[in-house]
Amino acid sequence: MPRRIILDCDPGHDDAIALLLAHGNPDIELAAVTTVMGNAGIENVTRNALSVARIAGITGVPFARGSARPLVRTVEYAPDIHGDSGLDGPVLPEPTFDVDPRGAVQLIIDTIMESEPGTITLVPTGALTNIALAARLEPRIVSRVREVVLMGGGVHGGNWSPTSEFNIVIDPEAAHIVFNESWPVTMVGIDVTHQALATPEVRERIAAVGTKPSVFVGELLDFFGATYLEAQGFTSPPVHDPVAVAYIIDSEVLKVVKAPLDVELSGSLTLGMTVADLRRPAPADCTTQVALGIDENRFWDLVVDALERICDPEA
Ligand code: PIR
Ligand code: CA
Repeated sequence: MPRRIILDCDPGHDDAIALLLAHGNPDIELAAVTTVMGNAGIENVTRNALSVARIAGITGVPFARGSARPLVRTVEYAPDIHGDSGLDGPVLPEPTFDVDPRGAVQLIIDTIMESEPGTITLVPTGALTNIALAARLEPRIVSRVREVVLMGGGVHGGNWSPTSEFNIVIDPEAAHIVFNESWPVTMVGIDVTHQALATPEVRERIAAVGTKPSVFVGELLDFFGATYLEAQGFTSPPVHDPVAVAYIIDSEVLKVVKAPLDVELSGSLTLGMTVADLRRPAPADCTTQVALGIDENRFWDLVVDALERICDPEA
């Protein structure tokens, strides 16, 4: 039985690759794709998601537009890394279908409530705004979700501030809600995603696939590599979001440790910091875990394998 996931994303170069991995891997079934502001504004990231769906040949999966703003804070985007469109670089095709009229929060709720309890996995790869709103609007989803595997945070530092990672710090109140609900949460943070680097060897393997979707990934990585070098000094760009998807496919990709996790909401220097208590073994009722190690070869094998399976949808 493939694992059914809702990918809640802000495409975003690495979000786009996460979508391709989820679509191409036979052990994952996309139940829904929802968008949230983050890397760019909600209209841009939603259009980007629909364009990627066309490139990948994703049909029959509902896509829905989500929150345009964080719960409390002023909206922030990441044009230095993702460009003004959120997905600068490749030429994006016109979408071939439109969003679900219910919107992201209702689609998340409906998908979970209409599925067998314990079958839907939430995979947020952007701010946690939609997920927090869904949990507040329909609290029964919390016990029905199998688990939440999110890309965000970091135990040993940040990328948007010295202590805090972008997806968490742009909507820390939403993250606080998600981390403190009783569903199982796995935090796939920059501790591990900063090791998922698209090195020249990885780029060669992707290019060797030779399909249009793989060429598209190459163009994404050209742009992402250039901005990551310029903005953060990485010689190969870290490809964050597909790591969360890969962990669902193969838990051996990550080394995870059970630990109490929470999000700082009041620190003047540390807003949005994800704090893990690693002092001692976690108590038995702990529902949170954090990824602290990655087998990056195993991760890239899954990405390349998914691209090999997608082929050329419109060929
Ligand atoms: C990546 C992101 C935002 C800002 C920077 N500097 C780099 C996006 C990615 O899409 C990923 O989900 C997460 N946020 C990494 O911080
Ligand atoms: Ca993202």
